[in-house]
This record gives sequence, structure tokens and C-alpha cells, in this order.
Amino acid sequence: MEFWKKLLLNFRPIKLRRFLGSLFYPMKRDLLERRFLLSQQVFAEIGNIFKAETIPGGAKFYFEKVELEICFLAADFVRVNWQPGVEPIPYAMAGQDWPEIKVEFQSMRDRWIITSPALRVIVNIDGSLTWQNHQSEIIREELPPQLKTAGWLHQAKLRPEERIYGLGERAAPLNLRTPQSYLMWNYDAGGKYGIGTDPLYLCIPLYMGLHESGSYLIFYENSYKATFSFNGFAAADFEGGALRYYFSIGSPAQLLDRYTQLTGRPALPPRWVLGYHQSRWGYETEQAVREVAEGFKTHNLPLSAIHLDIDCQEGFRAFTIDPDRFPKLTDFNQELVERGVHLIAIVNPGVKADRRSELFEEGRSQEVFCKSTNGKLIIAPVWPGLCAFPDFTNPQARHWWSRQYEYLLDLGFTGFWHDMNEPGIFVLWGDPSLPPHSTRHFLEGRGGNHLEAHNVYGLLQAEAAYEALKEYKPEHRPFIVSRAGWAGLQRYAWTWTGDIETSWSGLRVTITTVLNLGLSGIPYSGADIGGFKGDPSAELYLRWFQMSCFLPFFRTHSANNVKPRTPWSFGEPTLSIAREFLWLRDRLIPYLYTLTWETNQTGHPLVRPLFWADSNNPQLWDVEDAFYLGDALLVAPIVEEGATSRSIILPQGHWYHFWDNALLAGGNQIDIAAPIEQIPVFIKAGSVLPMTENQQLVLHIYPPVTGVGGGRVYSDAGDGYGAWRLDEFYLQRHDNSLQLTWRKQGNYPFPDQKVQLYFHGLNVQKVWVDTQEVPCQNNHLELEQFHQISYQLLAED
Ligand code: NBV
Repeated sequence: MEFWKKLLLNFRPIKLRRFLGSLFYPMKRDLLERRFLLSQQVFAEIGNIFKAETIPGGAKFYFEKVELEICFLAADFVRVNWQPGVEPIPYAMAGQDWPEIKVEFQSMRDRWIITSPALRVIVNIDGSLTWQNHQSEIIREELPPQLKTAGWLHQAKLRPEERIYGLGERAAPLNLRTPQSYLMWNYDAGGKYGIGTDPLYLCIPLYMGLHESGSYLIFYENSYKATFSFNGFAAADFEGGALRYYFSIGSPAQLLDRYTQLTGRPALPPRWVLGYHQSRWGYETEQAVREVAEGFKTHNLPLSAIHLDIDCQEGFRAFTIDPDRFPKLTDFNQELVERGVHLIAIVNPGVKADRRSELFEEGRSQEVFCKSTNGKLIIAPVWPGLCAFPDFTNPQARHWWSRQYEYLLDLGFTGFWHDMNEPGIFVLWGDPSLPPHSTRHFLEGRGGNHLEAHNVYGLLQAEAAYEALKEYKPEHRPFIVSRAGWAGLQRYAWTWTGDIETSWSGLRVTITTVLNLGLSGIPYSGADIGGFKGDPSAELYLRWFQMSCFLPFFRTHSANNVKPRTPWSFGEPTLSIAREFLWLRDRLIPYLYTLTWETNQTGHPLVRPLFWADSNNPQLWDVEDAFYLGDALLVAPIVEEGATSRSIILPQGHWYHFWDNALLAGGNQIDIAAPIEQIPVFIKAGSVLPMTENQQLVLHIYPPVTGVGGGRVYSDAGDGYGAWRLDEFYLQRHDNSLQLTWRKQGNYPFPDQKVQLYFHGLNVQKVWVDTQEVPCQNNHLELEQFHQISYQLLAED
């Protein structure tokens, strides 16, 4: 009796509808897909080369069944194209022109050699390729690829010591050479995932290989579903498309530079996004959001943004705001912006298939929704109920979609959060997305199926939003966070690591996920602090918070059925410690902002693995519990419950301990204390770290032990596309004397009247500014602008 009473009381029509939707949709999907499932993959040998000819920058080879074109885009960067197969639409590409490269072509009996000053490729008669560096060391050996009924299988030998990184977003070890295989198929992990879950929301068919002779990067310009594995061989198995890839050799920094020259540099964000973001699925009313914003003020906690999840919408529908629960949003937004707090709105791609909905009717009449091979709209269940899905591979659909942001922009939202854009669909079984073979996509007029379009869906939605923001708010830089994406997403959006579980291993794996994203060209990411679903202990929350203070995207977010997760909801001492880190983040913004400029120029991720600057040192290849933030900071988070110390291998050179200025020699493993109010952070000796203190720019000088060092500060208005400046500081140390030279570029005025300098680790005895001696107290100087400073130093005891 009791059971039935409970069932009746809990009966919610919406839940039943959702259940039925996720039952009937996969039935329909399986029916539609049935006729595609019969064909077995057959592998064909490609035969031998019977003809070779030169082309500008490379050569073309004719095999019995296939063709191969090799073209050098730069001395160290090559495009390889195996045909047949559907040519990719250049969604990943930035549209850069590559000047013609002069290469040398040699033709032998059974092999052909193309050489540039940096790289040589040997094409063997059977289609195997050998890549060598300019010292003729072998960097990679590729087997003849195999042509399948649909798609290609591409394999390369792996050396015993070789490490593999990249592949976009992975909840895997840093080195991806594990027994598991990795799927290229953006995937909604459905509320919770942990270490080992594969795939995740944002896959990129790119990897970096690192071994004793050097490092290389390979990017497959093929968006089809694929499986990658790195057991005996590195294998990339595509379910369709031509085999087109780009290959480059060089240091990790050079590789990222080349790759983002090809696929686009990360967009420069507005400065405010570097601050702290608070979010929760469950801010159901304007009042609830107001209370959160007030809490930050009352507790003296800096805040940059609040994210509104689907509960601010009317029936979870995209581009709506519930007017009863958010009655004065425009005024509220205005109030918040004046306080420096920005509201970010969630946008899901599913459009409720409801004849009364203007959005749906408009989309239907403009033919911008995905259809199946039988010409009918694909309707599938997601948060608003049964939905249609814009076909973002249709430029008209992108344009139509981009117009919708205007409504939310007018309400005062300053950024957008794209969720469920794999696209994610509710299913009781099978893949939670659109039918792969039976969904037709426009694909810029050429046409194709969802197997090809799936992985670029989120990327193209981000492009539509980016274009909208540029058009409607040309004076602001767009801020978009996208859960799904593909190669090139960095041109438009940031990302976060989705529904990571609330656990210590969730915290640990965040580091490798963010690192591999960065090595895949996505420099802006972070995780839900504390994990998505579940209630972290105060300790787990705090350790996650402390780490995230040094990640590009610093946001707490959680599911709707968990306890509130603001710094004050954990009481003391958590609140005071979180406050310290929030203010530390605030003070680090000049440094972080300079890194955003650097990544915009070079594609280098903000967060880097420890081997980044020293990739010849195998000791650093597997460090997955520490990272660099830029060149100057090394962060070693605490990722073990109860730990109050940890060990870390410090890379070569010297390092200052951030909290007490102690100077430590690199090249060793050290144990370091980490009481609950700190995580180990080190500053590379020879750095100039720009920070703000009391709203003024302060240059923290960490002298080199010997030789040179430096740092820079990028400044502009913090938003828009106006004037900028770059201040570069060079350090040179000879025994006890140190010189600091300042070089300036750009027209934006220097942020402050005076320049503040702090010295760390050494005592300054005497200082000369441009030849004039000046007093220095407590290692602090406040100066007019200068050209060069000379210091006489005393070692600190
Ligand atoms: O919109 C609700 C959530 C969101 O809070 C989360 O960040 C996303 O990753 N969303 C997923 C949909 C439902 C998850 C169960």
C-alpha cells in the first residue's frame, strides 16, 4: 500500500514523458539504422607505386588502387593526402595561405625521397613512409595504409620508449599508451564519468609522439568516427573519408605553433573571464542568483561570473528565460555588471518540436533542421521534450541560429555556455546522439551523414555563436564555453571537462585531461570544482579549488541535487582559505592575461606538462600530477586525501618556493609540505611575474642564479579590439649584480603612474636606475618608468 502511495505521490508526467521518449527514440533510430548495419568492412591492399611526379612543394604518387599526394606547407610541416575517400570540408582550418616551399626530390628504384631543410620523407614503393629529421634520425615509420570499404586504417610503428599525448579530451593517463583504445566520437557521459571513461565530449584526431630522437605531431583532417590505439602500433581506424593528415616535427612548443597556424590561434578572451565563475544547476529564481552574488560580496570574495543553467529557462527551451522566476533580469544584469559580475546563459541545441513555438516553426520553414534519409525531421528527446536539431553544417542554419543570441544579449548576458552539443540525446540504450548513417547533413551543400558531421557539430554551433557575438557586440570579445568540439574549437570557445565525478581520482584525472586538451590545441579549460554530481568533503572541495586557481577556467559547478557549493557553504576554515585563493587568482590576472595574449600569438597552452620545455628528459614524460602555468609557474596540486606533503620532480634549473621564497635546485625529486591552506607552487628562477597588488601592477622579480631570464606583461582595455602594449623585461645576472632592462611596444598607456618592483629570494643592497642610485627598502621599489636598473644583491640568509 505504502509503495503505491509513494509511487503516486512521486509520479511526475514530465519524468514519464522523458522515459517514454528515451524508450521510443532508440527504437526508431535502430529501425532507421538497420539497413546500414549489414556491410562488413573489407580491407584492400593498396598495391605498389607505378608512377611518381613532382608537384609544387612535394610529389604525387600513383598506386594500383590509390593516390598519394605529399606537400610541404613549411620546412617542418607536411600535408599527406591519400585518395580515394570523401574530401574533408575545411571546418578545422583557419584558412591560412602557405607559401610554396622548395624541396628536393630524389627518385630511386623502389623509393622516392622528398627533403626540406628540416624534414625528410621517404616514400617506399609499397606506400610505407619514413620520416627523418635533418640529422637523418628516424622520427616515425608508417606502414602502408589500408583502404577499407569505407574509410582507412593507418598505422605506424611505436618505439618501446615512445609516449603519446593529445586526442582532445580524455579521462586517461597523460601518456595515452595504454591497452585501451580511444574513440573519436563526441559523447555525452550522461551526468557522471570517472577515470577510464572513453570517449568524452570533445575528441580531436591529433596526437603528439615523444621519444628519444624527438617529438612529432600528427593531425588527421577527418571528422568521421574513428578508433585510435597505441599498443604495438599507433593505429587510426576511420569509418569514412579520405586519409588526409598533417605531420610536423619539433619541440612541443613548435608543434603547437604549427598546428594552430593550421587550425587557428585561440581567440583572445575578455579579461574578466580569467576571474572566478560560480555556477550550479539549480539556481531556479532571480532571487537565488541574487543571494549567491550577495554572498560573494558579504564574504569579501571576488567574483567575475555566474552561470545560469537550464532552470532559468521556460520548459528548458533554448533562448528563453522564465519571466515569472526571472522577472527583472535586465535590471539585475545591469546591477551585476556594475559590480564586475557577468551572467552567462546556457544554450542547448535541441529545439522543442512544438508547433506553437516560433523558433521551431521558423527553423522548420527555413529547412535548417536535421532530417533523415527518408526526408523527415529527426525528432529526439532531450531536456525540453521531443526536439529538432539544427544542422550546423548548413551555413543558413548557422546564420539562423546566430540571430537567436540577440534576445539573450539584450537581456544583458555577456557570455554563453553550450551544453548537450555532441549533440546529446536521451536514450535507454545505444549511442546518445543522432542516427549516424540515416541522418542527412547539408555539409556545405555537398551532403553527407552524421558519421561525418557528428564530431564537428559543437564546433560549428560555437562558430555560429561567435559570429553572432561579434556582430551584435562588436565592441566586446566573445566568451563561449562549449562542451563539445573538434579541431579548431580554440578559434571560438573555451571548454570544461563536463560531468566529472566527485572523487579524488576525479580531481587527479582533471590534470591529465586539461594537459591533453592543451596539447590538442585547446588552451582554455577547467573542471567543475568538487566534481559534478555528489557532495565533496570540505577537503576535496578545497584541494580542487586550490588547483583550479591555476587553471584557465576557474569555475565551481555542480548538479541540481547536491548540497550548495559556495566557499561559505563549507564554513571555516574552508571559507578563509578559499578567500585567499580567490584573491590570489585576482592578483595573478596580469600574468594570466599575458598568457592569453601569448596563446593567441603562438597556440601554446596556458597549462603545460613538465616535459614542455625539456622534452629530452624522460624523467618528465610521465609526470601527471603537476603542471606549468605559463613559463614561470610550476603547480603541484594535492590530489590525495589527507595529504599534507607530496613529492615532485623539479625540472632542471632553480626554483623559488612561492610561499616562502626558498631557492631550490631542480633536477631532483623533493618532498614538499602542503598544509591545507597551501598547495606547492614554484617560480622559475629568472622570472618576472606580473601581478596586481592594491590595484596596481607589481613586477615580482625572481632573479636567475646566473645568466639571463625575463618576463612580459601584455595590457589593453581588457576587452574590445583597441590599442595594446607589451612590456618586456630582461634580466641578466653576474655574480652579485643584476640588470633589469625594459623594452616597450604598442600604444596603450602603461596601466599605472609608477612601477612597483619586488625582489624575491635575495636582498637588494644598492640600486641604480638608469645610472642614478636610488634607495630600496625591504626589497621593494616604486619608480617612474625606466630603461634599465642595476642591483647589487646579497644572498638572503
Ligand atoms: O544542464 C544540466 C547539466 C549541466 O549542469 C552540466 O554541466 C552538463 O554537463 N547538463 C550537463 C545536462 C544534464 C546532465 C545530467
